[in-house]
Amino acid sequence: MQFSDELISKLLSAQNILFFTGAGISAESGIETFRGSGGLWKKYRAADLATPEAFERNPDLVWQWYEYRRKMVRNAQPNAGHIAIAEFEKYFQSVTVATQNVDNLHNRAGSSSVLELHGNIEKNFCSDCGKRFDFITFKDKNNVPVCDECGGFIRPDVVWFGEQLPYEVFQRAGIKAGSCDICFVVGTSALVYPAASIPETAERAGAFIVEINIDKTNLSEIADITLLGKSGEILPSLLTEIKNIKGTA
Ligand code: BJW
Ligand code: ZN
Repeated sequence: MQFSDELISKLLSAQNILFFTGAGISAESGIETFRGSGGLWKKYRAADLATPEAFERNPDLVWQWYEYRRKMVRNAQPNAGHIAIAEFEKYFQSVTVATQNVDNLHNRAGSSSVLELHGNIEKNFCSDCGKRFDFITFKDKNNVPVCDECGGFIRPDVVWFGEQLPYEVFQRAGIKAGSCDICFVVGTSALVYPAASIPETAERAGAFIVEINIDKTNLSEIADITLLGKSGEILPSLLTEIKNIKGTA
């Protein structure tokens, strides 16, 4: 793949890189995206599964859905896109990943600075007292797990519609957006706020915005460059270009 001279020269001078990622980066690992044909929100209603009200109404159904998604995530492997992002760390002073994904794949690929804006599907907490229950498997699928401290229902540590993003994580992503030289926006429809404001912050602060997506999105208008194609192909090819310019680290 050929990259523009402008992008190459930005990559040469850049020190601080921010990746803002969404479900599309994990599509090539076999994880379903949310919107678009075949997306999760085409088959299931978000209001029945991804709101605090849905959990209150029918915690059992919400648990079944998250157990199904956990299985999908555990059977998946990070793809060439996740791995290329982790390798960027060898070539730049600071590389941060602000992800909307809950699938843990950036961590598993080896990225060392991952800000999980919408939580992590492998983690849970008590909906009453907040006690954490991370990385556990629930064997009894017909019962919603309860807290051993207070008896409250345990819920997945993900951000549902109408809920606030983890304050400190969102703050740190905003700071990185305000100080990055290049912001790569990868595999997201950039429709869900406040997360989608992160690349907007980067743009306002003068960062060079590079979008990588199989389709154009709302964000394409403010992007300096949109690279159309699969992130699992474009990112490794960009990394090869960086290795050629900067030498093997
Ligand atoms: C590829 C590819 C390949 C495919 N290579 N690319 C302003 C206006 C209207 C509404 C709102 C507003 N501000 C806030 C809201 C409400 C709402 C919202 O944004 N709604 C919009 C949908 C309209 N936001 C919220 O409710 C948020 N909270 C909030 O605002 O709180 C405020 C508050 C204040 C005071 C008190 C209390 C609250 C929270 C949003 C939480 C979103 N949660 C979910 C579920 C997480 C848990 C779970 O996984 O189960 O997060 S929804 C879902 O969408 C998930 C995702 O992280 C998120 C973003 O989706 P993403 O990643 O962009 O995926 P897709 O599928 O949309 O796009 C995939 C892209 O990949 C596509 O572009 C493809 O082309 C591309 N692609 N294959 C490259 N191989
Ligand atoms: Zn509790």
